Parts: sequence; structure tokens; C-alpha cells
Amino acid sequence: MSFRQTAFLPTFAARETFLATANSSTDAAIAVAGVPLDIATTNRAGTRDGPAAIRRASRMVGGTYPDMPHNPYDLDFADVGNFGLLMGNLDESLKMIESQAAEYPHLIAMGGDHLVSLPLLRAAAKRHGRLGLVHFDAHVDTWAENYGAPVTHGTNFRIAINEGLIDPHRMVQIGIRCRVDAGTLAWTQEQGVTIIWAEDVHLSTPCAIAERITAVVGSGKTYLTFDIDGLDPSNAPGTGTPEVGGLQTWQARGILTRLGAVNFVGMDLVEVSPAYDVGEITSLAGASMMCFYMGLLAARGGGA
Ligand SMILES: [Mn+2]
Repeated sequence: MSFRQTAFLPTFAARETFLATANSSTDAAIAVAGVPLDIATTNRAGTRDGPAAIRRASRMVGGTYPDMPHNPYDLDFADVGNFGLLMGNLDESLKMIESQAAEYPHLIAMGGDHLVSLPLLRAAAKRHGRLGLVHFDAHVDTWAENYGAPVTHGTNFRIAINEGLIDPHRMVQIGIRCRVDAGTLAWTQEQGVTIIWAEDVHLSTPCAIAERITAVVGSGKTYLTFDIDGLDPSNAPGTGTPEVGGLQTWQARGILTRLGAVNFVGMDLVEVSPAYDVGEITSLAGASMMCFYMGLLAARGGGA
């Protein structure tokens, strides 16, 4: 069972777990975990503090919203704490993250930088087979290398595609607006990845974008990865590689809450870097997106 400590504790006094849950059982249907990997960023670091900031901000969210009438507290979910990793050792940390993720049938992970999606997808694909991917981001994250490094938070999805973890024909990126070389963009589109540019979102409506996403991923098992830099820096300043012209929080909310037809099997929310945040804008946005995802799960009656 998931519950707040007591109805009489105001948010600032509630425990600093996700949605202030007192449930830490590793047997819950839905596990929320922090994955504070912070050694694969290419610009500003600081995502090691993401999980703690999201947990604090999450005490403000959860419950029943008019546009999301299904309450995350109806789910059997637990905050199982943070995953272990080996400081400074990327290879070993990725293996450790994968093996810890494999223990949970439905995981909602808080990054950490975006490379955490790679071991999380390795674990999810072993359990479920090849997955569709709904990917909110400013960046394509399909580079072959960044500054000579082949394994970073910008090469994660090229690796995932090459390993067959995700089906690029069932992969859709939303909010893209980064500088990107022609070769990387061509490679991405040749794989079959659908790109919904940030500009497309601005010229459209959340309803229409949600329909496009649903059409791309279809009814098969699908993973949600939400890089907080998909949001505009004015809506999410606390991140490592901000790009102007991004999604407003209301747009992301409007899209995400309309993805109820997608068969999601897991999620991560990554790249929150609290040292660059202002007034908890970013961590609140991150916590809210996770909450809306949980609302989708609650609407279908649970995580399975
Ligand atoms: Mn990313």
C-alpha cells in the first residue's frame, strides 16, 4: 500500500520520498528508484543530485487532477531508494544499474544523466523484448560519439538501436531542436525514427501531437524516456545542456496525459541538475511528469 505518512503533515514536513510514500517495499507493483549516474554528461554536470531534488518537489504533486482523474496513490508503488554504482567507473556502473533494474517488473527511474536509459532499456528489453520508445528531449541522443567518447548521454539511443533494444520504427522523439550534424540526423531518420521537432509542437496542439505519438508506437510494449531538457530553459533551467525554444511545461503535460492508449512498461526522467535550478522549477516539472505517467498507469488499473 502507498500512502502519505499522515494527512496532517503539510508538504514541507512530509518525508522526502517520491510522492512522500512510506512504502519502500521492493515487492510493490511499481518501483520508483533514483539512478544518480553523473559521469556521462558532455556539458554541465550535477545530475547526481537529481533524485533527491525530484523527491523533495514531488511532495507537492500526486492526487487527482481535472485532466488526469486517475490518482497515482491508487497504484501499488514504492520508492525503493537509489541504485548503487561505482564512482568513476562507467562500464561497471552500467552493469550494476542493469542488474538492479532487472529486479523490478515496472520501474520508474529518476536520473541521473541520460545514459542511464541504456542499462534500463537493456533490462527492460530482456524482460519484454524489443520496445517502442517515446522520447522527450531537446537532443536526438543518437550521435556515434561526443567529443571522441563513444558512450555518453548523447550516444545512448544509437547504442540502444544498434543493440536491438528498441525498434526505431516504433521510436518517436518529441521536442528536438539541437544543433546536429547532417550525418547523425540522416542516420537517425534512416533507421526509421520519427522526429517531432519542438517547432512542430509549437505549431500544433497537445492533442494532435499525442495522436501522432500513439500512431507511431502502436499497441506494442513501449518505454517512456523524458529528458527534462525537452522543456524550454525557462521552464526547466536546472539541466546540463539547455536549448532555447523548447516545450512549455503545459505542452508536455497536455501531450503526456493524452498517451493513455500507449502500452508503457517503464519510464525514466533524466537530466535534472539542481545546482542550476531556480525555485525548484525543474525538479517540480520532473516530479509532475512522473506523476502524470503514474496517472496513466492508474487509469489502466496498475502497472502490469
Ligand atoms: Mn537526452
